[in-house]
Amino acid sequence: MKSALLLVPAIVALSACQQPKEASANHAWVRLAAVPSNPSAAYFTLKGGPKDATLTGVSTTAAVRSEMHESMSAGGMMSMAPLKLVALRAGGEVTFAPGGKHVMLYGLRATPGGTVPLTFTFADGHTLTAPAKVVGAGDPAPE
Ligand SMILES: [Cu+2]
Repeated sequence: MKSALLLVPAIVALSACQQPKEASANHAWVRLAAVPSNPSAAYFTLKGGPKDATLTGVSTTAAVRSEMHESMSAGGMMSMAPLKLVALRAGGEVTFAPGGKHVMLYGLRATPGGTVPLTFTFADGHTLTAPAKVVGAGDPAPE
């Protein structure tokens, strides 16, 4: 297990030299629900690769189910609607953040200070996985 972990920096260094750059997920984090039976929310920034792409879902093995949502306020009321697809332009950026786009994680098993793997699935079948830092319900977003 230890040797497998040591390989990771080498792989990252190699891929950084490749052109064009693949899409990537950065600054991924999860805020746990105040009530454990409620869904938690995941946030991140996606950077586009060399081609336009369409995000079709974000999931984690640590949750039973996940859904992409967009929060909106109308007349002072906050509500949210499911998102089926999110466009990620070549070289562009899409941010999921509190008050906007987010991923609801149902039945999440995680503890503050830990991480959960988030897997991003694109319409062309491409996937990428990034670790998300887990924070408690009242905690600020991680750096
Ligand atoms: Cu939601």
